[in-house]
Amino acid sequence: LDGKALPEGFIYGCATSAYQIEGAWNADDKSPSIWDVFLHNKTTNDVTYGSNGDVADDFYHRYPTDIPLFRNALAVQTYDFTIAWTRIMPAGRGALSDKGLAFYRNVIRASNAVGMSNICTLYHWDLPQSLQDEYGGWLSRNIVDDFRAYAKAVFKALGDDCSHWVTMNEPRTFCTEGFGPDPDSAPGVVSTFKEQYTCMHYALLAHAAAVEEFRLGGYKGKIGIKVDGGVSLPLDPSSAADREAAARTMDFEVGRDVAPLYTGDYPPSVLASGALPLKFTAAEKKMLKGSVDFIGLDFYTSQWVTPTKNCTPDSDTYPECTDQFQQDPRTGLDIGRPTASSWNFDAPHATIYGGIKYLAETYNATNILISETGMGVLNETNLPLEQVLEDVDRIAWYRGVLSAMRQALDDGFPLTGFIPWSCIDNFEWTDGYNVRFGLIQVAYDAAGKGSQARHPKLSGAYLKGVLTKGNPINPY
Ligand code: GCO
Repeated sequence: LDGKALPEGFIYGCATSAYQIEGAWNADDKSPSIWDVFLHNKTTNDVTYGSNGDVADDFYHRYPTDIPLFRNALAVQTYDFTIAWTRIMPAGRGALSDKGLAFYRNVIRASNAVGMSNICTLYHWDLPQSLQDEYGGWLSRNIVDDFRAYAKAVFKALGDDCSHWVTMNEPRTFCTEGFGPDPDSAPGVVSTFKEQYTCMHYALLAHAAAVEEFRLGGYKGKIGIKVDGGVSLPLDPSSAADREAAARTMDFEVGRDVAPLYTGDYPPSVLASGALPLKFTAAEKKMLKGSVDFIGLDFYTSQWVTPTKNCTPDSDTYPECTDQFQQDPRTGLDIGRPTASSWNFDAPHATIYGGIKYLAETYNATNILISETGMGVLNETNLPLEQVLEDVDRIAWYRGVLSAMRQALDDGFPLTGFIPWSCIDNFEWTDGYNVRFGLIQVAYDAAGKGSQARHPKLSGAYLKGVLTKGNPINPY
């Protein structure tokens, strides 16, 4: 990378997720997920253009040509995909579907046929609706046993076929956006932030249970988790109050996911806050501590924080009690931050270098992947194709990311992989198809309607050049 060798075994790949690319929402044995139901029930147009993942990129049918395209256009050495629980185990528990299992076996076989290994994620937000209906999904301790059984069954069938297993993607995000005072994602349960914390508590236990099954099974690969968040910085670095607010926000937004994996419990500031509805037992702490061989950082943004003036128990930022101002990774523009600041804020560097440094120094993390990052471009849909494919803004974002990775490696931090989001344009949840993160374009409109033709973008060629051909990070 930029003239220096990458560490031995460094992984360069690209990522997608089942609900966002597969489509075929009710093909073969697949049962409805909470996202299928949540979006089918949307009467208002608060999901862009009423779009959903019913068809998406039609990857369920197009994977035989898409997977070689990922390899050829991006030269990635690994393909990071997620397994739909509802496709491989439609009832949420019990028997695996032969057709569902065959599909994921074929994806792995197609990856291996073009020289790619696989990172396989068990859960990326698409819970079987049947478990939501039966006991409220992630708000019930029952989910821990069902997730354990699901993981055990999938490992039994595919355990040795993936070099890396990820138990789940971003528990904090799916718990924060699916629950709380104004949930905008599935299952859309209006509640207080306490339910967000309950969801996260059970998600961490479910993660640890799956890891226990993986290790009991003696499978060859490594297992970990992908956590999201960003780096919180003091709005005014000279203010002790702002510095304390930034540290507290890191504890609540990243430490709450990560600390239990390394120490067995939540960060002290979280435990002391009184915000937690549930505490870990001694046996649970033992199961949680050391439950990752690697940790994936899905980091996109950083924010500046200052103590909030209006902290009330039912506000959904109550425990952090901070006002946060973010730089929008999609436009690179400061959103909401006081314009008085003269900061020339380099979001990719603060986010990526800062995230790696935080994990390594706070939790002594020893195997850190950048498992998602990228730039979502608003309204790419409406631009002329040649302008979409010459995605210089996205290249600028990745230039910052790669520079930050280079510095993290130079500073001796244990960075072991880079998995940009995403291999291909896909359904961006409540932004529909109107925000594009792909290194490969898909020819459909904001409602997901179109020819489905694929066109590699310049950013994909850029990453291929830098990561596999020794091109400089900064060609100018
Ligand atoms: C996430 C999810 C992805 C998103 C991507 C862009 O982090 O939200 O893992 O599914 O599509 O991050 O927002």
